[in-house]
Amino acid sequence: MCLIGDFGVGKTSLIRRFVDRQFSDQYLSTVGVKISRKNIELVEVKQQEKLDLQLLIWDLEGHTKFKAIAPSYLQGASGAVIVADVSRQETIERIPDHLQLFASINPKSSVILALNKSDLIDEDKLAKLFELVQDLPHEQILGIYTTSAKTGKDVDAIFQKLAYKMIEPG
Ligand SMILES: Nc1nc2c(ncn2[C@@H]2O[C@H](COP(=O)(O)OP(=O)(O)O)[C@@H](O)[C@H]2O)c(=O)[nH]1
Ligand SMILES: [Mg+2]
Repeated sequence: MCLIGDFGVGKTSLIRRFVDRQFSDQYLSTVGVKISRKNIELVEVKQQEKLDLQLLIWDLEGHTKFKAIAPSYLQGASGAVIVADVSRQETIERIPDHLQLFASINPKSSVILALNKSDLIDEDKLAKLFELVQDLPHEQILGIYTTSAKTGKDVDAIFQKLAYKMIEPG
């Protein structure tokens, strides 16, 4: 799976929270592409079976011109988390562009939308932004979450939701 989104929205921080259980206010720029590995256990609901899964999570440097690197970075991804920063509306307005690009390369893969930095704005404002993206017409969108890499809110949920979808038969 890979994380997509504008510069500074919190892609690296979400991965860090999920993989290392950590958060830092200090800015850590990703150089090139970083691939993190995380083993998770999924419970097969119907058969009560446990499945061990190794996730490979791709993080792309924000400064790189997205369009130039996109095809090779995105190709073969089983899923993507598209991240936006709720304190910067323009990053939310860019979601459709990211979505379209990912869909054009991986038409059968699923996408999760993460409205990140939800700790920075109040509930009312968050609800309004949520409604805005809910209207995005797209069959590939598996779910929309308001996340915070800082508090950890719904961070595990986005990766798990995507992982369950990836192992779904068919
Ligand atoms: N308050 C808050 N700050 C965040 C959150 N996620 C990331 N940040 C901060 O936003 C900045 C950019 O984060 P980073 O993960 O490097 O963004 P990236 O460019 O998308 O990888 C850093 O200073 C982070 O500490 C969050 O959920 N809440
Ligand atoms: Mg980064």
